[in-house]
Amino acid sequence: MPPTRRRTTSAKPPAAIAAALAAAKERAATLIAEPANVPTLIPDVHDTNAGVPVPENGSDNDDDEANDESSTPGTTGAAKKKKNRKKKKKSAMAAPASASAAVDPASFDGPGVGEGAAGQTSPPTIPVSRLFRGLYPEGEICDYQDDNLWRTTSEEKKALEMTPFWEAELRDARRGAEVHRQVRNYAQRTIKPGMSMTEICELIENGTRNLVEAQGIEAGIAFPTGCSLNACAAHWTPNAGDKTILQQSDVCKIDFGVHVGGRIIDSAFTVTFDPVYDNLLAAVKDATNTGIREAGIDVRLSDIGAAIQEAMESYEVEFGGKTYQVKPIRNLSGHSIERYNIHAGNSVPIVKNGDQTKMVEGEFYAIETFGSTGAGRTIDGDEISHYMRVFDNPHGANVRLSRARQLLQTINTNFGSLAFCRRYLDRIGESKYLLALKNLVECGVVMPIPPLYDTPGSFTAQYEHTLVLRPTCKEVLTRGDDY
Ligand SMILES: [Co+2]
Repeated sequence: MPPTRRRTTSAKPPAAIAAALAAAKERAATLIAEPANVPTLIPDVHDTNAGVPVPENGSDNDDDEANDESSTPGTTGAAKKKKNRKKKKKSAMAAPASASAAVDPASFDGPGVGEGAAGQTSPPTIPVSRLFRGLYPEGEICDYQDDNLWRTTSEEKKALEMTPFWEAELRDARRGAEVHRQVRNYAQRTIKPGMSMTEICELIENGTRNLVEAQGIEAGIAFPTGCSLNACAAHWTPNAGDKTILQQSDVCKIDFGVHVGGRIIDSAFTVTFDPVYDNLLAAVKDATNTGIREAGIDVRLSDIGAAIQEAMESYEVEFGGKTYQVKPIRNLSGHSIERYNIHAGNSVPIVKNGDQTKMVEGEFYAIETFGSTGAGRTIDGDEISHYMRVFDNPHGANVRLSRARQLLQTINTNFGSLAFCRRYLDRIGESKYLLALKNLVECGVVMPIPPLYDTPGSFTAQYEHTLVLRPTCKEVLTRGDDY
């Protein structure tokens, strides 16, 4: 989920940050003090199925190693042209070519990761807390480079990662990431042309709620399920009554989020059914992996944007005899993430933009890139589904309308400062709320988040991962063997 325009006055007050951190610390202490609250949940399924991989025949997205050579035998009709593709050496941080390479198996404490996780049902219903003994799989581990290589072996930094604060950060983040992998694995195997966009969202949302054991704002869905189509790059999800059906020719961005204790996991991929889009997807996947590779402590945000732009623009795609250089959508970006705050302050550009801000230890980032055959810039659509309460304005002191105050209370209880959509209000029993919602927007308490469209007729694609700049290494939390 890319950031929406921020008000310049929205710098977070230290009080809000302090409160969030205090809550996280308290949570950490509880988790560390009571490890016994997890094992009681573990059913027999863990033992009976341990080590038995679930057969997988879907989700055969090419990885970018495979796409690196310009012609893929058997892909007929697909434009496979590529311009001056710069061959960069794949470092240790490069995208893994397979599940076995994705993460060192020795680092796993559970029976499996994401795709093929042992013991999961289809559709997914079993909470990941039951599939793992409270020790969730690590993401992809990348050593820092050059001036920060010392961190890899620093005893001080290793000790820091053993503190309750860091253990809780990683446990919550990995639990959410594993939910994301398992839910998206099912989504990738299930989403087909002819399904309604509502069905698609509901299968993802039901899976997420089940696997993360959604409860109030303690754990659950982190934001509306984006399933933006074609020229729409982001922030579209169906409202009630929407009749949109997924078409064979569509380019659909599935962007969904999971959170545990407000620790948000934000990851997205693109679904297509026509090989004509393969190179567009390859461009964006490469651009996102480039951003992930470049990210690190002390790295300037603009430099990451420049690397992403170079990767993205090195691809060409051909539709109907016309050739397009893939453009990054320059007004969209990745973003830093804090507990209960999806867009915490830093934006990670996908073009060179001059931002000299450096990434720092401990930050979580969503690295997301968007490629387009259109203008490479979006405008707001008017069919709004997404909303988010302003992070530091829970009380809405200036809200007078009683129905609006009531709705704000409902929002605070169910979503807090997490983004939500109209369908989420519908399902908790709210009705006739549009006027009150409009009032909350006018009072500056809730932000509408409009869908974002590039040029009519254009196609846009997205890939996104969440990573954390750990003291000793960079961990790509949401890495899977799919992307
Ligand atoms: Co995002």
